[in-house]
Amino acid sequence: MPSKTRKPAADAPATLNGLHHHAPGAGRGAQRERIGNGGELHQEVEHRGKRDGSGEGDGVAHLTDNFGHRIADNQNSLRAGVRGPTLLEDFVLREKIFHFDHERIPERIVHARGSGAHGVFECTKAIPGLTSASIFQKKGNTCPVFVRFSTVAGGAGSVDTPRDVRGFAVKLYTDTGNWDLVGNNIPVFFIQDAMKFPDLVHSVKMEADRGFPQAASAHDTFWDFVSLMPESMHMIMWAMSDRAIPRSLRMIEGFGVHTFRFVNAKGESRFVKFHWRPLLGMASTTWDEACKIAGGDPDFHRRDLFEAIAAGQFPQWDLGVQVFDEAFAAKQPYDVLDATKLIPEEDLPLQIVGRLTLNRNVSNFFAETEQVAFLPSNVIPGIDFSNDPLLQGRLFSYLDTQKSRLGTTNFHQIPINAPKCPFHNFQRDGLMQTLVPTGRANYEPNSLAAAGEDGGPRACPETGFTSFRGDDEHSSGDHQKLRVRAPLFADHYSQARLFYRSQTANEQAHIASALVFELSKVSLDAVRTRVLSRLRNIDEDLAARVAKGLGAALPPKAKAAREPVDMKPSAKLSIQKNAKATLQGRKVAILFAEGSDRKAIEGLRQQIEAAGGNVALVAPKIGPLKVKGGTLKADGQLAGSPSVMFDAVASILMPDQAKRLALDGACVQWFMDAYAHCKTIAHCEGTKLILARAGVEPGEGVVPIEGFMSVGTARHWAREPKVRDLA
Ligand code: HDE
Repeated sequence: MPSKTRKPAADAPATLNGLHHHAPGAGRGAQRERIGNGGELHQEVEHRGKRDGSGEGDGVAHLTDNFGHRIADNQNSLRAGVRGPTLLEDFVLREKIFHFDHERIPERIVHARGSGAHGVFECTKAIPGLTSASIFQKKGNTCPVFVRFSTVAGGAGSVDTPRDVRGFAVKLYTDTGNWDLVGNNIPVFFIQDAMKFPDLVHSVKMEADRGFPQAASAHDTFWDFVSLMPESMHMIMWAMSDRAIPRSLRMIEGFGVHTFRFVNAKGESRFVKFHWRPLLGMASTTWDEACKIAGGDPDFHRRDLFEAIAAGQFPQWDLGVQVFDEAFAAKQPYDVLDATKLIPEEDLPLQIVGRLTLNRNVSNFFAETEQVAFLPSNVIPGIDFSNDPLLQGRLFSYLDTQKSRLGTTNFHQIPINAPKCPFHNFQRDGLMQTLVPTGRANYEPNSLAAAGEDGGPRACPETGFTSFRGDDEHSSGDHQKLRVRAPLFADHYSQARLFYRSQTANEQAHIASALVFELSKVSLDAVRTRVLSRLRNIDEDLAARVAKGLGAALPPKAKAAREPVDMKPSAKLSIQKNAKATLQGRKVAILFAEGSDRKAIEGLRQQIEAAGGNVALVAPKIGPLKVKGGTLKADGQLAGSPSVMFDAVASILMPDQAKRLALDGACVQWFMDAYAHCKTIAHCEGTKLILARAGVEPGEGVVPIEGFMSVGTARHWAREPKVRDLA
């Protein structure tokens, strides 16, 4: 059998940040590289017909699998003999079929059929008085855009010319982030509230039981629904008009539909409606034409757009805005937050503020048009939402839908979706993570920069997106949109103090010890000091104890955002003050050995079990061991059953066994630990020898075996100062 050789290409194309992608269908030897890490500018670099310099291939890139292994034969699968079975080891075949099997992703639930193109947006009139959006600050400002036109009801493979609304979704890659204006070619909508959207879409899509009609509203369920939803009648007028059978995507208007907000640098806001006006003017077909086009060229609109752009006949639209204030809104006989209403231009003329030009076809339909993810929630500083309940619902839906369509929360890393301005945050990991953020700053606040590390990005109160608070009667007082916390939330210490002061003395000691242990592991001195300075607001004594435990100087008290108050200690907050004297659910180990008194062991076991406790017999050997009165098998071997596994220990041993066990480190440790952990130790006379070696002093909780039941499994905290420094 021929052996496969996997020679690495000595002159493999350069990769940046380890990211290298062979763009399918991008032409001879096309390779695409993405530059970008943790928010740097994402760029795409195309290398067409790049020679690999090996002398092979005549300028054509070598065919490889997805891991770079060159493929010798792309025609035949690997088989055992000329007519033999195909071999499972054929990784070339397996990968090819595997990838092919998974080429499709879920189509959009609405707007599945779409055509996209790249272009540019240019501000033609600066409107800084209206909005602080950077793109509108200066005439001549430009940004790249991607536009996707779509029908609504049909599937991804449906025809271009049904009677339907056309989606007009624009993604503007501005220098302050992506702004997605996800509109339609009709200025109003069927419904007023997002709550009805699934019903609307269900009704217009193929009927659920029969799977037809495709891409058509002319059927029972749609008309049943709209006949019951009078709010849809305005939109029905538009949908039955020639607007719904356009001649070309280049000849449709676009509308943001909802009322949005402009917010200027002073924080003043006005309402705004967005309009796209085609420079070619509007044109429609007749219904008969539309039907015939569907047969003659199902891709009529997609082809028309593609060919026009390829021929340099770049379609263009002006961006117009209708800007108005609350007073204007209040005077209208309709609600401007109702998406089934428009504002007649005779009442409020458009101001033209920009121009959109589509000048580049997509290079790959799937990578761009299919994977583009529009989010109405993508707004930039200077543009904000209104309370339109339809818009509010969309703000959730589009983000959510991308997870289902693109499969990962990292869909923003797909080149068509990534912003073209830098982006930095503390989001990490997730399916299909392609960025490789460095450093350990994946949370904020952090003080890592002070320690010379990369502390990551920080919020920018001056230039960051700030939601408009609201200034109408619905958004005053408690209804204002704010990112604040109520004043009493600023008390961070009173209840920390309450908790600490409600503990018993040794519980407090445990807290102090825990803090000493944890902070001793912290290598950043400033962090340790900061914690100490905060502890002083909780309890000075605690802070001093911890500082002493660390051998550190007590720093000045941190300034409290709100001075703590003394609350009355609460006994309920202590474990020890609420401990139950019970054997229920507790586990007691009885240590025995050969020769031990079986009756005594069984007697103790019965008493413990009768009280709801569990018993484990532990012995140096598992047995069955010969004991006085028969044989006994241990549940656990001594070295493998350390006393930490039990709530209390007891031992019933013959003196000569005890003598031997006193020399056994595991046995001595068994008692030493039980003692150090303040557990009950019930012992027979013989065991005393071992106890002495383990440093177990007679006293609270160290009782003769007969006294076990009166002590039970309580912890004997009074013993603690003898086994641990609690200062
Ligand atoms: Fe959409 N809409 N929509 N819609 N819509 C989607 O998002 C939704 C609405 C529009 O080319 C989906 O990414 C809800 C109005 C366009 O990729 C989904 C509501 C307007 C596109 C979704 C609406 C639109 C979509 C499906 C009512 C005009 C295609 C895939 C609250 C202003 C974008 C996706 C593209 C796509 C939800 C109403 C326009 C499911 C819940 C009104 C142009 O998220």
